[in-house]
Amino acid sequence: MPPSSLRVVYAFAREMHPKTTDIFIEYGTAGFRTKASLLEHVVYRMGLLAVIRSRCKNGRTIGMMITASHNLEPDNGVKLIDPDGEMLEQSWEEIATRLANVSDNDLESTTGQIIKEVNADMGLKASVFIGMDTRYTSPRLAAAAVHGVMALKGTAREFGIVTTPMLHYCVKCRNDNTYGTPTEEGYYEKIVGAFKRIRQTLPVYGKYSTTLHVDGANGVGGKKLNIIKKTLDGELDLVLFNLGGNGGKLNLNCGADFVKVSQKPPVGVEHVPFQRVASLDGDGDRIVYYYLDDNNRMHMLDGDRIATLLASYITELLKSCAAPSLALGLVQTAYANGASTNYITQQLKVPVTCVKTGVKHLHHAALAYDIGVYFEANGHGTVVYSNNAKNTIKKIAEEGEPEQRKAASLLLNFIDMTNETVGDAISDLFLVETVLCARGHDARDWHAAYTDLPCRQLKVAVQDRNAITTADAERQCTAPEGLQTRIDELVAEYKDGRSFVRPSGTEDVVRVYAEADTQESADKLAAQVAQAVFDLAGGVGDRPELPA
Ligand code: NG1
Ligand code: ZN
Repeated sequence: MPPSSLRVVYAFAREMHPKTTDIFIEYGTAGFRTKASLLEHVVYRMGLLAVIRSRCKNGRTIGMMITASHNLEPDNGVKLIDPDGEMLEQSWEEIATRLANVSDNDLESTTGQIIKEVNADMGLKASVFIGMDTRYTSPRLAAAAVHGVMALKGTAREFGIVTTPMLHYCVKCRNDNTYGTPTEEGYYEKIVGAFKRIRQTLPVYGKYSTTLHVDGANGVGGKKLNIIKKTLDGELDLVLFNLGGNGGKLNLNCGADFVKVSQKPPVGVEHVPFQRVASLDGDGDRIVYYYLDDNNRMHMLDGDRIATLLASYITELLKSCAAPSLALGLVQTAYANGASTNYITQQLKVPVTCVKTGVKHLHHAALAYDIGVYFEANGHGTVVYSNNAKNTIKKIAEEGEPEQRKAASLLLNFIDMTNETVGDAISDLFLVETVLCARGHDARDWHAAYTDLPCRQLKVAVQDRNAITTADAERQCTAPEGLQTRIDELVAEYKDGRSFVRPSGTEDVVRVYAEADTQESADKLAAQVAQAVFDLAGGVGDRPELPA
């Protein structure tokens, strides 16, 4: 592509997607995310970048997802998906940020510079898959994405409304056809098909009930489960609520993030004691379970619980397959409840790696194991299997003793049911339901594995959240000076106390996490640490209050 044809990059920008704000925007934990009204030019420019990225990857397909996940309705966002279905390579985040922030007048030259810098062969074909969540601002942004792709003569394929993990899956399949068919139907066939095959071999017994209530967060995940529900042939009775009708607002008082952070059940369902409920987030990549007891007390079955459930079941199957040489490990972040980490290392005897927040870090660390289970406490996670693991299990399924073959075949279906590209609420739901069914367990049995330490998350608004820097997988605060010492002093006053702070990558706040032996202590510790952040890191607005 001769440099003169970059003229159209400017023309599209000026005529259709001009930059109308000077607010600096950064490619964060999950791409760009802010008020939808500030994003059109950013999404257009990411369309350009996706084409350049595709050409850098020899014409392999790149994904673009328009979503703001668990954020409320007025927000939106965009993130790029790399050819293997994983998050955009980290070194490109700075390039994305640069391209998003230049003026329209400098867009053409900056695009040219980037093409040179990354050495993209603009003569190659380029392919970009575009998906969006259910926000009313998404179609307009998806159109801007298409224009970005067209401006650099790439081919855009629009998937319409899909969950984030479905798009990751389709990108992966398009670039590696051994993984599956790159369509929504292909996704259902693989994941739901594997679930149904397993169900035919596992009788429903014990305390397991095939009824599962699901909170769709008024987003895309619930809508897709509504399609899947009709094909389940009674293997699982999904009772779906918060599907987006009846004035329900996206993620408002519902959904995985609301449930996990507020530790409250979502609106929209009648609460029956011990009923198993799952909550998805707005774009269908997170899931947490919970139940209420007969005192209306909520018991959370979050990402840590899902990780331990899956890791223990896979370990069991590996034993039955007699494949002990395969190393299984678990990856968490500092938000993982301390009790879960103890349980994993001491009871399950599974090694744990702790990494920085953000799935890209977890995913990467999980790849170091033959079988890596990774979950953020908020319910975002999956399992990844190395080729060595897959080949070993396949071989046992074909050549092993009858009992080993049985376990290995089950495990192969379990692998097919897993969306290995990224955390996926729908895939995770089927994985969890499979383990509970196989064990004849209800939600209480699942919860009985260990007792969570009470915890609390708070947010503090500060002048510049990046004034907070961290080390040791975010467990230590390295700036501003004196803050870590203050946190250490506060933590020392509480039994089982632990607390850390970090700047959010998706909101303009500093997040505070605390846990301790009682809820009262966890609440108080969190509030004290929030005050320390406010005082030492330039808090704005009202000073955080201590609990009464
Ligand atoms: P930030 O805003 O950086 O804390 C949140 C979640 C992450 C991750 C991203 C992307 C927490 C504490 N943080 O990031 O784990 O899921 O959103 O959606 O849950
Ligand atoms: Zn999400």
